[in-house]
Amino acid sequence: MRRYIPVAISLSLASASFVAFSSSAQTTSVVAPDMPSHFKVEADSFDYIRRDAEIPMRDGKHLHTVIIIPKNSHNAPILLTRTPYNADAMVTRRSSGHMSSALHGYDNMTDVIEDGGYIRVIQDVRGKYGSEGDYVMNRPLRGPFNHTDTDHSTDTWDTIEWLVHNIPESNGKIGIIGVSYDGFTALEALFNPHPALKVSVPMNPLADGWNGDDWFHNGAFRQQMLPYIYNQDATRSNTKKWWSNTYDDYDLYMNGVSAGAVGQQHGMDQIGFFRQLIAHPAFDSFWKDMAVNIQLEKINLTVPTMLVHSFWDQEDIYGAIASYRALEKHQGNKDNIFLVMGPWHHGGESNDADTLGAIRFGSDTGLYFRKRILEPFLAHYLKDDTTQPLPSHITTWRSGENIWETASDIPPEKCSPCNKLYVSANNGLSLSKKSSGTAEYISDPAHPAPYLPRPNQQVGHESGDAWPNWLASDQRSFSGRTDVLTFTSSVLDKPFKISGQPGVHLTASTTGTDGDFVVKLIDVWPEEVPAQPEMGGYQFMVSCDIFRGRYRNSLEHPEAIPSGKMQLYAFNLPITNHTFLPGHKIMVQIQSAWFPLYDRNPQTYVENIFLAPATAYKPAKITVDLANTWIDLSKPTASTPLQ
Ligand code: PG9
Repeated sequence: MRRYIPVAISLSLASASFVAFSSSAQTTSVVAPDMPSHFKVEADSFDYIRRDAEIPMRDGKHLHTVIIIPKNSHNAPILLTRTPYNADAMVTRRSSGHMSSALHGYDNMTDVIEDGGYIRVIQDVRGKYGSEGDYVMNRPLRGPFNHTDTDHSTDTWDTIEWLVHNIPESNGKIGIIGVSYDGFTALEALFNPHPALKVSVPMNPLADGWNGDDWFHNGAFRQQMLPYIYNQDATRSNTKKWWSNTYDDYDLYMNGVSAGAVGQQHGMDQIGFFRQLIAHPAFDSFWKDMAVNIQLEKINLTVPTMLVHSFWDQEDIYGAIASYRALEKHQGNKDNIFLVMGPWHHGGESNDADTLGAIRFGSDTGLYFRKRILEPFLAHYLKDDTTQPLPSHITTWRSGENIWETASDIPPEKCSPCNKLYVSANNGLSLSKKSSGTAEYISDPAHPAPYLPRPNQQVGHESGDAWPNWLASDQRSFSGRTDVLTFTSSVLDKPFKISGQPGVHLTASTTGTDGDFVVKLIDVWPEEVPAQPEMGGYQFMVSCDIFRGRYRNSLEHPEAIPSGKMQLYAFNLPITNHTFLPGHKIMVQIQSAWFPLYDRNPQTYVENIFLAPATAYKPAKITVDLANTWIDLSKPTASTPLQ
């Protein structure tokens, strides 16, 4: 409320209204502003000091950086995060004089990071929020698609150079850590790293946006990422927000026809990254150059790196494993690579994680990761603290049995020899023998199978539990659909263990000239589960993915599918480490849509599916050749259960 200071007024009540009216022209009011030109926070009682820095980069641009230093610290290591998600907001989510409360909510790893005495540094990447320069989504490293002198690796180098000279409380050792996009920037720090960078912890990083992370999976476009692109790319500080006139995203994307059209209806042609998507639907040099894992194959890893992978990562299920495989190719890198695989959704490891949707683990797997794996790793390299042993190079959760294991490596991308899981006649599934015959369904783009029961919420962090947990959601309602083929084994009488990436070998024909194939490997729980009745008959996806048929012969050069001719669709599913327990069954489901997360395939070959006209969307009959369809499963590697 404003306060007026009257200069000279003495009025009788009777004349008040007249005088008040006429005095406005004659008296002068001074309006004192409430706000000081600079407000100083009384932070004497705080247990930390906040400094904001505009750190200069080699091209003269400044990156906004928030530095939170535990009070009275000296010789403290620094943990850096580089983010497009607003550094200021991350440290003010919860206003508090206690560092661990103030930072809680950003990464929720306060039990390790803030309580561990680290200096916390969070920086806005170039072009976002407080940082100068231009923003480019997943900015490529300098090269054919980035002709400037800067990229995330140089920005990290310049930041670290500044930090080591300007934070007297530090011991000069820096680690970089972050989830998802912030995991991508942690990966980019590995190229020509600054000598003070002692560790990197990319958690659920995006590495390859075309093959299996945020933008596409095997060429099928994840159109529910359009709002993310809109919000991040339309304005520097996300002030323009995506809008939708429907409650159910299923309706939004059906009404819009194609993903490209939905974007255009939202004015997204103005956004550079959207234009790049439309121009590069296939895995061409644009995506290859941007794929961090492909670039990582070239480096000699000098920085100890802990990659963190979530088995049920609904956003970036590809990046950590692809990066591990790329780094591992250099024998000399092995000592520096650590991989942790846990039973989490995207970023679940930084929270309480004793459940994933309906699935219970019997212990807090997030806490285990943070305290038993991450904490000793950081302490070893950043504090020279060797009181706790370094974690094993590979630590993995084994779902089903719900135990932690260590291993010396992960199974190769292609198994040899393999266990084979054959689909068979009468909806059966066999571990020993091939069947003959065919199975059919009609895939109708006018009624695409949803990935979650409708209504489908917009995806993102505000959309409740459905999105983060969807890969662990019950598949029962889909096994009843006529456009989903379901193959089920008999009840297992002994445990069946699998590890590695299941290799799909699907032979099918379509009456169309293009089509998508979704394959899901499912653990079917016993019909009754007394300890948790709602799990009776639950169909739990262990590994699953989608493949766009036009890329069956080449990911870069799509080809129409010859109508009515059997074709091989060979692709890998995401890595798993699972035991199907006695009393459970194994199930495989095959379908042709996961809508609206993935854009619809019109099933008529068109040059660019982003712009497919409504007339191209036609029903097709899909026929699966049972004799030539199976899933290759790696034999489990030798692993040691952890106590
Ligand atoms: N999955 C999000 C993302 C990462 C990288 C690029 C675009 C989006 C994220 O959670 O940051």
